[in-house]
Amino acid sequence: TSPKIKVDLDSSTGVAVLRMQSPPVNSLSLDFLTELCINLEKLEMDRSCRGLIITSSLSKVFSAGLDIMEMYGKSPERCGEFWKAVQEMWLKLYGSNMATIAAINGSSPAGGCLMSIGCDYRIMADNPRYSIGLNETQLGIVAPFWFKDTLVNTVGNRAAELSLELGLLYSAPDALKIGLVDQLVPEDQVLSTAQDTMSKWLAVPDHARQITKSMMRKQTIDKLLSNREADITNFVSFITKDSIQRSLRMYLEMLKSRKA
Ligand code: CO8
Repeated sequence: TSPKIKVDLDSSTGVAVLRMQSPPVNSLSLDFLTELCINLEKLEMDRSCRGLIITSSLSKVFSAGLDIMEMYGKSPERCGEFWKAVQEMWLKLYGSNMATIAAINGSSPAGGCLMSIGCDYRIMADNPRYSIGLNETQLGIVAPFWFKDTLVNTVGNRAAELSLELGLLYSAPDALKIGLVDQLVPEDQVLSTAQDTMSKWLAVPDHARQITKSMMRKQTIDKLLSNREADITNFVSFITKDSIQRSLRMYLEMLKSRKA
């Protein structure tokens, strides 16, 4: 199988660009998450890598979020394994010592939004057709506490409350207004702007930036670390409920019918 992730590390700048290339929509399957975690781990251990830019090789989509097929009609064991991989991806990204920038060159709902807000800075293509947000409630599911915490840390309590209860997806301009993304640029400049921005982040001494990042994020990370097993049990019992499975099926049918 061809790799779903392509990493280019520029050894002169210390910046890696990680491209997600899992058509059609970079949905986060167990395989994809595993590959993502392996790559994040490798870069984290590589002392020559100080900055990471995450982007998509697909046009129009950054990531469609968690692969709904991984949550539909699967055994409890498999659901547990999947959820552990979702946790792992977030722990690695949110806790990374690297400076991380999401170069959001397409839509980024749910888990795609989680990846984006897991980074230190977000640059999005200035295209009102692209949306980003934690829309879980729209699928009849509930964003876990650590998704919520990451959102609160990014946009503040009130905006997070509105956005989560209504399952809002924000167009790029609206996302900028609430601070869900930091900057909008023309589509063809997303990556180059991320590179320019990264050089500013890397001008700050690493150790000071890293300790500060940890000071800001440690509490949120520790909360999941100390509740990891309970969070898996909770996810598995929730997602395998008949009523939730029915909601997911209806949502999948809606996604397919929208195309026709
Ligand atoms: N998982 C699986 N398949 C998907 C997903 C997904 N997340 N998203 C899209 N697909 C499929 C579509 O069904 C379609 O399949 P097919 O070709 O067989 O019909 C194919 O991918 C292409 O999709 P579109 O035609 O819709 O592509 P577009 O380019 O028109 O749109 C979008 C791209 C905007 C990304 C659109 O596909 C979309 O909105 N997708 C749904 C996104 C979404 O709602 N994701 C939520 C996932 S849930 C999550 O991430 C967090 C869950 C937390 C669980 C907590 C429980 C306790």
